[in-house]
Amino acid sequence: MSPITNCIKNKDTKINPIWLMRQAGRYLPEFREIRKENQNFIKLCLNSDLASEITLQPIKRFGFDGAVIFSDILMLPYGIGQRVEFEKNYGPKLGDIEIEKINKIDEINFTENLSKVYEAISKTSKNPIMTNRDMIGFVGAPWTILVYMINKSSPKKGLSSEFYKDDLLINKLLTIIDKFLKLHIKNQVDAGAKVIQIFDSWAGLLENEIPEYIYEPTLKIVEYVKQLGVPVICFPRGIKDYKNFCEIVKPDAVNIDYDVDPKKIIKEIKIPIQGGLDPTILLTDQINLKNKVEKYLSIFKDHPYIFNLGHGILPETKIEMVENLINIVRNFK
Ligand code: 1CP
Repeated sequence: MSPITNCIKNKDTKINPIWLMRQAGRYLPEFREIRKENQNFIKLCLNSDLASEITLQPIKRFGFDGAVIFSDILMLPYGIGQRVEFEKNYGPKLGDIEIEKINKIDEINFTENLSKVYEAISKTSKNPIMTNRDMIGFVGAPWTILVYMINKSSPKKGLSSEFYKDDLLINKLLTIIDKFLKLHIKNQVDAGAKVIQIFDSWAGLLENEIPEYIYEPTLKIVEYVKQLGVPVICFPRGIKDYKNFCEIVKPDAVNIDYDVDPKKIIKEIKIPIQGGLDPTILLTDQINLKNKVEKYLSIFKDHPYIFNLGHGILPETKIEMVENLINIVRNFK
């Protein structure tokens, strides 16, 4: 069994597998090279040869234990017919919601629209370098997808009260999102994904509505992934109460963000834990990195722990620092 699934399923504490969120991306010169020639991000995600090549770039360079498919959480709105574009120095830009158009999309249309993503997963999993490594598929959590669909751009500056004005639309969209997230997960698993991670990048925007928008819809997705027999990792970034989240949603593993105190969480959460390190630590120096990484490794010494970050790796991260990180994790005793 590959190290990541072994850690999650067998609760093995002897080795700490390692992969990084956003490991296939902009901090890699070989990615920037391909990106320069491919200005349209969605098209790049739908080019199965290039998407597979990008997915494998960090595996070839660093030997991570898992490969996360080069795609995006916003391929879901794209797959159901909402316009999605990525603008340089701005981020994602989505089109208006045309509910009649979305209503016409069925399972077959959706799977066809994203067939190249599944083809990329299948090609990648068949590469010999993937022996004893996990192919990680992913989706955005229902809440985070809803946020992008309605807000139509990054909610970095928060959500206005406008966001909640159309209850009926929100409920309709949550039903649609639930249906297609499940299909998207099933298609990824059929294509070869061995682990599914659910990114709730904007969970931290909520306080009172957490049961309604996070616990309930995420629980449905988690239960579905479990039925498929694949381990599921949740990342409810920025949520205040990870303990409550885990008790209600019951993922197989949880990724913590960098605001979570590892010493406190280890007493509260029994399931395997992933991540935590602040990605800005990778922008400092070797000694600081070693201190901070070893802090996580010692605290989680007797707990099943997958090394990862508390959010995606930053584009300005130096290659040498990632090499250092891998060495520190692999040589820790
Ligand atoms: O070159 C570029 O400009 C594109 C940058 C980029 C990349 C490399 C985007 C645009 N998406 C991706 C790939 C991606 N996105 C992956 C696969 C690669 C990997 O992980 O190694 C994954 C897992 C994601 C997931 C994703 N996309 C999330 C969840 C994780 C997180 O960082 O919180 C989110 C929120 C997105 C939306 C998105 N896509 C891209 C950007 C710049 C953003 C964030 C915009 C915002 O701040 O709202």
